[in-house]
Amino acid sequence: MRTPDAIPLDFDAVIVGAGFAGLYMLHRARELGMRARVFEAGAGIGGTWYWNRYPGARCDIESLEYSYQFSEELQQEWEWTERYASQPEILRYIEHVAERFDLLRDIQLETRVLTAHFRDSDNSWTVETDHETVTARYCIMATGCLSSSHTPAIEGAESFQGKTFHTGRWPHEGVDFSGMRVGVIGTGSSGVQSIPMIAKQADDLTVFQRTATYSVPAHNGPLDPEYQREVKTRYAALRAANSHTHLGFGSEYPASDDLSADATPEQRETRYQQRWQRGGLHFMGAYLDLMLDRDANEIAAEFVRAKIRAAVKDPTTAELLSPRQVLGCKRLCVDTGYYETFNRDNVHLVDVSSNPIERFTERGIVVDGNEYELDAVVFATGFDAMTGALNRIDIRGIDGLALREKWAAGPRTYLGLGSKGFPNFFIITGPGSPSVLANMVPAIEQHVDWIAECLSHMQSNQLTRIEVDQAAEDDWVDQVNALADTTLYPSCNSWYLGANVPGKPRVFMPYLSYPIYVAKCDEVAANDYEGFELS
Ligand code: NA7
Repeated sequence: MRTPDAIPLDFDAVIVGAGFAGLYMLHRARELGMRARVFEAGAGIGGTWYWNRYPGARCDIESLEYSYQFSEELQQEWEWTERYASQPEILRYIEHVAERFDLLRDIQLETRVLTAHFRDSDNSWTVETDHETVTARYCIMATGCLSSSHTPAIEGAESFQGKTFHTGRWPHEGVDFSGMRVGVIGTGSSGVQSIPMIAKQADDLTVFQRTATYSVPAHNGPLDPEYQREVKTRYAALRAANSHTHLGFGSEYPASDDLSADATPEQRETRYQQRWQRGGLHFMGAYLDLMLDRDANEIAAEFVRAKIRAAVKDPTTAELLSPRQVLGCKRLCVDTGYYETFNRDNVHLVDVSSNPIERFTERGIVVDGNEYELDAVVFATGFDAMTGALNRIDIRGIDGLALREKWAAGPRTYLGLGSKGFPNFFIITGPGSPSVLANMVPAIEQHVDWIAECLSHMQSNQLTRIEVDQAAEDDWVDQVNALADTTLYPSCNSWYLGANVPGKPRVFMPYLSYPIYVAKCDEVAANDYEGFELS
């Protein structure tokens, strides 16, 4: 794409981040003939799968579905080995994609974007990294939803003489916990996956739990080669069926469309048993009203609590491990032997719900006046989700408007793709799009394809500026919130709401329905990019 104005820009597009989103965006930009450059802070590609190397890290969506579909050859040739792919396997896959499509030559590693400022005079972006400053027509953020790690501020942390780790920034050389007394803070997905692994290696493991977690067994194992072969004979149809599901995955084991209230207790028990046996996030598809009706949700929650009581021998520990919040309100975890790990003699559970961690000392952690002596502490404390990575960069639009100031009371976008006052600026799976409440890889592809079509439209019509319309943005923000308010999602302190980060505004960020969202994006494009001003 050649810019029609006289001032030469360094690039047509700067893409920030080299995870699933950045790689596919680069591929599509190249197909449009654009000069594009990807800046990536990490020393390797892969985004969240580059950083999250903690023991047990694995995807909670099945391998055959958590993968690109843009290339039939790619999806035919790649062989997954497990039902749920581990972090190393997903990283190998991403590296394979980068090589196969010759992407690496336009990716600049170990380069952190510090600022991105819009220049009104020629509709361009000036992007400053820790190495250089470049200009581009478009600035495309592929910065990821779960990439800005969150470590809570705990008094005395700097005085602790042992080692500390964050699951989202795990050392590449790995960590050997043999012979150590280890503490893990946090029992979300990262804690649930790493705790059973660390327990097997460490001398002693203390888990500091603030909120007990609902987890469904993964029943992970080798992927049946015959099943994989069979899926590949109908891969396109599987992807198409998935695109019509509420979350963009799971058409092989579809969510039910009947109501818990219409079933007998015996029918419900049978249904939950079947879903428990199948394992994973499919559990939430047992009834249509699980996230809509508190009574329905409580019955399912009690089913999981009964499983916890059956798995954990000590009744006091089982009770502490039994969650009370709405099931699925915080992301459901998918585990391998999580609850059973608390039967081990070397594993202890410390409740920090009503007595928070007081402080670190040189030797360990103090809770309720008791000091727990530790050689290492693992923070499995999650992320400043969805907005954290964007807000870390000084992004300024028209008249120096800062994105983080505009979003001070919560993110405001149109379709999660763009924000008023920031022309020629796109966010891949931004807040206000299904993103984390869809299957991330197809959600990324849908966004990238939409952006690429939009850029192609601008190219063919000699347009150089696209900006979100204020009314469209206001209306979209209302719609995202109104939809969330019809559900039980806003009822707990989840990272979907930003409630895990002190001081972060409490706003529900993902859009809750993948197929409705995709239809809306298609309609916007078909109606000459309704809600955007193009010039
Ligand atoms: P999560 O799901 O945000 O979990 C973080 C955990 O850390 C959670 O149990 C928190 O308790 C706990 N936490 C955070 N701060 C503290 C303090 N100060 N004291 C004690 N406990 C604390 O992050 P994950 O990395 O596990 O998973 C993120 C997503 O990645 C996951 O949902 C998948 O989509 C992949 P809380 O619940 O806030 O009480």
